[in-house]
Amino acid sequence: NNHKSAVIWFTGLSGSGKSTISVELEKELYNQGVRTYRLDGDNIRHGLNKNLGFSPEDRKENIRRIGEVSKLMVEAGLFTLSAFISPYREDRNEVRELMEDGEFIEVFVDASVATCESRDPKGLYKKARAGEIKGFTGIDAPYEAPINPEVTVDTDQQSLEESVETIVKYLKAKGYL
Ligand code: GGZ
Repeated sequence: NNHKSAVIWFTGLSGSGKSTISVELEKELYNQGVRTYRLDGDNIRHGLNKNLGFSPEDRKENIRRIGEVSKLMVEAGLFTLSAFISPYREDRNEVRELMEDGEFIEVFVDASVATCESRDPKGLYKKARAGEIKGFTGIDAPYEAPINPEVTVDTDQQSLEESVETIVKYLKAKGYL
């Protein structure tokens, strides 16, 4: 396999499906012999970024550090899958600018607040509605959707398999796979 490495940058609301899709996509890439590394809240917010919360400033710093780590991973030749809300367009664009051309693939995981709230796997929307969590994305903190993402998957409409397939097709069409 002589694929070029890149970061697949998933952005979307809590509960939109970023992590789930990145896990499934990673399996698909593994089957194709692609070496990957997945970054998400579990391995970043509990370690490297455990001193950061959810204020606008902390989210900005969260994304900046993850961007730098993603760059290192890509330099190491890994296909990197980063799954964070990354609510601010400017912060995502700064990561894009860190990377070489073609190394940043923004995947907008689009789902309405209503859909994410109905899924509410961790009960966080319920807490946010009750005022127990302040500044929750989509409730009382902003989410800025990408304007020109490389890929959009609509998880209101598409199944998990369809979303993964949409991304794989993009990667093949652009010669990454
Ligand atoms: C949004 C929050 C918040 C607030 C805790 N707003 O469903 P989850 O639990 O696993 O995904 C959310 C995760 C978001 O962390 P990120 O590092 O992706 O956010 S950002 O890119 O904005 O820095 C959610 C949980 O952390 N969580 N408080 N106030 N999500």
